[in-house]
Amino acid sequence: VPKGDRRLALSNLGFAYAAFLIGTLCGLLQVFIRNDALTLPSWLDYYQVLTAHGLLLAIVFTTFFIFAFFQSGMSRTLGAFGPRVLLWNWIGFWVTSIGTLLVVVMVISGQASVLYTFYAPLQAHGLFYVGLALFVIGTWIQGFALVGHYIVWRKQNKGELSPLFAFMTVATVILWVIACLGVVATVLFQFIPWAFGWTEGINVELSRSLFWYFGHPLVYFWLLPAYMAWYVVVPKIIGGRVFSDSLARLSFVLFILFSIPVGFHHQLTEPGIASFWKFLQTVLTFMVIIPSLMTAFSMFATFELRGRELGGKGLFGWVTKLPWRDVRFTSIFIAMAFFIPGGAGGIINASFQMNEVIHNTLWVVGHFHITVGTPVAMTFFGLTFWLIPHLTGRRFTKTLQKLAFLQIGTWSVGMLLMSTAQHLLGLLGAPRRTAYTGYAHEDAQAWFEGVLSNHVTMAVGGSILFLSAVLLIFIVVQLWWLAPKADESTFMQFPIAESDASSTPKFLENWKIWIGIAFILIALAYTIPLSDIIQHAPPGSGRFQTW
Ligand code: HAS
Repeated sequence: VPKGDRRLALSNLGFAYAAFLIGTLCGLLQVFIRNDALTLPSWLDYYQVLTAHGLLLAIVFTTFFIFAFFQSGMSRTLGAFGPRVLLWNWIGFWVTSIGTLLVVVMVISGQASVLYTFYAPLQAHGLFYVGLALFVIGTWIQGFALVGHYIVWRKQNKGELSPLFAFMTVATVILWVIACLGVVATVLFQFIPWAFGWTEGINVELSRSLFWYFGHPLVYFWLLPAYMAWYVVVPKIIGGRVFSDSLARLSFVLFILFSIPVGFHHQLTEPGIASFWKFLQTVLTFMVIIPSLMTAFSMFATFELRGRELGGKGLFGWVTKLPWRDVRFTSIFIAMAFFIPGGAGGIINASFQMNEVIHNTLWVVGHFHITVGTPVAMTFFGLTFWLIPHLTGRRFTKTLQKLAFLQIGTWSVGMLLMSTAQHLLGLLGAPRRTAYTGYAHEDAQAWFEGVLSNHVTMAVGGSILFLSAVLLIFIVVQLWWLAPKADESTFMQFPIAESDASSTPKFLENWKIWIGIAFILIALAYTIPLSDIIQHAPPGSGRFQTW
């Protein structure tokens, strides 16, 4: 990756890891508050810490990391950025950063304790929403700059399919832009006028529906870059190749189609939406599971083929042949393994009736810690171990590799303890998002006295996680500034696996078809219920003030 492009990617990474450190510290505070072992000082509020934790990790860390990965990978696969692409990427980076800082200042000053889902009726200071709008606009600018780079490449290589990495980046940017339309609509037309006092009230159900129109595909905006690493980077690290180029592309196309018209599965308990529309969106949710099952199949095939190539015999002999001592691989493999229960939990959540049992309980918190918190986050750690040395030209020394194993080991143990406790506590009825978990009544406390179904287990897991996070920051600092400089033999390459696109159908890269079908599905799933919500809005929700 050329120097100018490296600086850009490193700036995004720097922001990501600064957010990671503060965000994980807020997580540590969280588990101790839930355990009644910590009382916050009067100037700090539980919901404020929870908002900071969610925003900094789920939104800021992920987004900045994702753009660093996209920028370095696009520069590596399509060639160095031209001056215009580079300039727009920088402009986007600064707009995203200014938006983020504004949001963080509002949260720290206690004027935006509205959680990372921030839908009404909770209300923050108007500047919080202005910050959010800038954040989204900044990511769009960076996204469009990358698409611009891709368009230039396609013009120069007429009739050819683009490299898999670029294809997947563009698919993810398309998904992100369409998904953001919901959040942009609610922030610009509902929250900003309401928070600055220009309108009397707000249509709460509309704000929640527009949020979840965005909120579910948001999780695939986190997941798809991890899948990119699984499809494109991991096969190279283990010395194999992409199992099927067309399967990989098709799975990303299916995400564009099915990840958006499903937001109601977060609102199954809400009375303002007719059951039919909830049912329809639940069915579509089951469609969006298919590309993940395809990915699982593809990964197993990649591993088995490579293991057998290396001489693995019998039903499972190939497993032992995989490069377990390479932390770049092992970290991502463990990340994948966590996604098996993570995905199964998602299927439970999406099953209309079972959602009644888990909704608004700690189960949901357990679910997202073994989806975004491990499969996604630990894949990003696995990428960090070679991406930073690649960008800074330093060595990932043997000692640092050992520390990296310790880091992913502690993250796995901490997450296993914490998320298992959260799932079980949730099933026993422990609510999520509440500062009042002490349950002064003895009978209530007795529910939570199992070995794993215990708030203490959760706190132990959370503490191990925080230590692991500090260790990761230590490794990042070493790889950035302190490790010895690499020479040619130790220089970390950007691993991109070979992918045979010779029999991949060309229509898979015809974005107009997929964007068109995506909008048809969105229109089917959302037009009638949203117009119902608008027509039946309670009086006073969103009319403009008459001065
Ligand atoms: Fe979810 C709530 C349904 C996936 C994140 N989800 C959340 C929230 C978050 C979140 C943050 O239907 C909370 C939102 C809030 O604050 O209120 N989720 C699903 C479904 C899936 C799913 C159906 N979620 C994710 C992913 C996330 C994420 C991915 C982040 C990245 N989720 C829900 C529902 C709710 C919900 C409801 C609302 C609950 C409520 O009532 O509030 C699916 O996409 C899952 C499909 C995945 C699979 C797994 C495939 C497995 C693979 C691994 C292969 C492993 C290998 C390694 C090869 C079917 C690809 C082998 C290793 C060995 C050891 C054998």
